[in-house]
Amino acid sequence: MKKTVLFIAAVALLAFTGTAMADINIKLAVVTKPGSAQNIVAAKFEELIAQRSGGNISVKVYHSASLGNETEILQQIQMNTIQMAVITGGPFDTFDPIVRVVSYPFLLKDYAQADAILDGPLGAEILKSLERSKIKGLCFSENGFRNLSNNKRPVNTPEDVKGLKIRVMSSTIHKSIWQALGANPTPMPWPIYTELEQGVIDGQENPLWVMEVYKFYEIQKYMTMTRHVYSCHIDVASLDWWNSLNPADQALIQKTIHDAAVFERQDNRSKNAARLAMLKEKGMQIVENPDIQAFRARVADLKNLDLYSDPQVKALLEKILDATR
Ligand code: EAX
Repeated sequence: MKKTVLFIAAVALLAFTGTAMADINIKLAVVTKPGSAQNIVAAKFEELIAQRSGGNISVKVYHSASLGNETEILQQIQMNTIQMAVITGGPFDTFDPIVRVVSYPFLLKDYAQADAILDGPLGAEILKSLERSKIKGLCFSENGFRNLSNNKRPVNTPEDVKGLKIRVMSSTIHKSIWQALGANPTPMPWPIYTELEQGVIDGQENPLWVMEVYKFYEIQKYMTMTRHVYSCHIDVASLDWWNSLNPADQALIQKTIHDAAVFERQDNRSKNAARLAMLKEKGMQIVENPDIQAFRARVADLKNLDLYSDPQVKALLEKILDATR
């Protein structure tokens, strides 16, 4: 009798811990709110990894900057107080200059090129490089092509940009682009709704989903489809944490975050036409065909800036420029 009771207690305990505790618990941070591109990657990963690991790997997503802005999240990734994150390309700038290559203006022209480069050996070189900063680069997902919005005037040519106070990410290349275009670029971490609303800044630049999810159509009258940068996310892990995992778990996590990224890229792309129609309906004045040649001419020499002077960074930029010409 005593034995049976003990046995039942043991089984009950096993069943309890089996459901209540996963073997691997991942804190995953994003700066944006539910429905955002970063969050779609995170939510898909959370769902797929639970299924594929039979519940052994569980993810808790911390969103809306609850663990800090993107720079602060990356610092916590380095320290392994956060295990995974989906972070916009821009803020990697201060961690590893190689990421500046992806933000080079008018570099990646369409989705096919973006996927070919970033999923291929050149993208792999960027991911590998991050290990020097204790960050394990897993794969790329997407924010999308960035467009300019502002509250002062319609922008057709770089002349119209002159003097506009434009918020940019914490990134030397993003700042340089807007300087070259004649704007007054102001680095600021996400989110920026209040600053736009109060007129601390005249405008910002982000993909179409941001205009929708963050309701920027309420506070920005003009948008121009500049598509000046293909904005990636890098899906990352803490390198110390990654090295503590066994190879089977690493492989499962690597495959699953990539599948989540591919899902998100398709999801994002499939929604852009409807987003554009919605923004027009909300009353935004949208310049769909600005003088792109004039914009390109203004930023044509940026590769000669000091921020690309590191030989490895320069070489990679040249290789991608060649591959995408
Ligand atoms: O995804 O800071 C930015 O402009 C990013 O694009 C933002 O996280 C929205």
